[in-house]
Amino acid sequence: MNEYKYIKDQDTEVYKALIGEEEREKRGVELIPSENYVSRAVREANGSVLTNKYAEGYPGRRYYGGQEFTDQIETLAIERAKKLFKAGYANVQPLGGAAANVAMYFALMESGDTVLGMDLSHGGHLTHGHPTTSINKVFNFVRYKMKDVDTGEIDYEELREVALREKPKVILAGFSAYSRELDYTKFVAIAKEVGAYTVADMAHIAGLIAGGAVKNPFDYGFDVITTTTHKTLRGPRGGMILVREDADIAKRINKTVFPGIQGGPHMNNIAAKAVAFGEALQPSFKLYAAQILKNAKAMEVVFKAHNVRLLCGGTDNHLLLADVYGSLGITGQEAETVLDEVGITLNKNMIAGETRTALDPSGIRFGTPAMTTRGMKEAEATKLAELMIRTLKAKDDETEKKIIQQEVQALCEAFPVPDKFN
Ligand code: DSN
Repeated sequence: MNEYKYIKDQDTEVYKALIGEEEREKRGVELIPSENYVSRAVREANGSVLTNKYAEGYPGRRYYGGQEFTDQIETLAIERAKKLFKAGYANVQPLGGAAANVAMYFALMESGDTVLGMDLSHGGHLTHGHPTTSINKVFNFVRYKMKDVDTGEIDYEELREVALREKPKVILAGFSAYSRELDYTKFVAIAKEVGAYTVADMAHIAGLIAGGAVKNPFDYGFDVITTTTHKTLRGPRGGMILVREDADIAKRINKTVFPGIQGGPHMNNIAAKAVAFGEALQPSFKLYAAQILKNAKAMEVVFKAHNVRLLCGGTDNHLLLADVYGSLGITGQEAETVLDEVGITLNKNMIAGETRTALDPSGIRFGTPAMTTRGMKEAEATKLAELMIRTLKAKDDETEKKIIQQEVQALCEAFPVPDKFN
């Protein structure tokens, strides 16, 4: 069956671009650590008739009629999310990770209040209060950093000192470019001392938490978790907010998501979240999460063997950050481009202590969620890392790049993108 039958008949331009993207995703190896391949079931739900429906409000309390099926679907998504993350409450309506963070800030704080979060250059995220973001006009953001960029150890003493001085209302753990586990117990202890809420933005590692491969911040007493539902969690593009046990916080979160900052929830997207959460509750998802870590470790071994400096000294999760400029004399942008040429997609990334620019930094960031979805294991991760190093050393060698491209191609043919996982 041609899944784009009607688009093909009706809109050639969009059809061609869609087919182009589908082919691109199949024929290259995806190493952007925030991307993944969702199941066909998730895509069916996302492309379903639910895109037609308005459903402002929450199950049982909506502002429009005709909600018998939307209520069933949102309730399924909520209950599955709660089970996956051991949460007391879940709001599955945020349209993305940024929307989830904005809602969380407004639910937990008054304007002018302070958030203590990880510095962007040390792995934090734009939505943790970067000066270019709008929330920076509403709340006051202060930072903590790593103590040692070559081990990834967070400077918990500095974190405590800043917390005692600045009296944040929210202490935020979480990152988009950091490869170590956090010491959640220390965050909770410092937050208790200053009377702050603890929030973990686990967008990158949600699937790893759900699959039991890394620690769950709720087990250490965190109040709130915000996340995306794509990335390692392998659901549709979207967001979610989880509350460990406080009913009052949950109520404030719900009111802030709707009507606070959003209108009608995207029910097609919520159905796709429910399907993805159902997949993540299967025993096989635990194996998937564990394999993501094993594959990342296998890549770490190769990069270290070639003396390429890894930020944080390696990885405990799904991603790695390599200082390719310092180690191989190739910039992050050059690395991204040349790897793209051989069929390996990743992203350039600033590194802690960056001496270059955001658009052409020293580092690259890559990870294993998507290649692991294709069924690749340590042997393929090792092979890919070796191909990456060869490519980075062969920037201007067209013959070598051609050979590497063929090897990448062979890997992609041996490990097709699957339609289903369980
Ligand atoms: N863009 C996502 C990432 O790549 O980490 C975070 O928003």
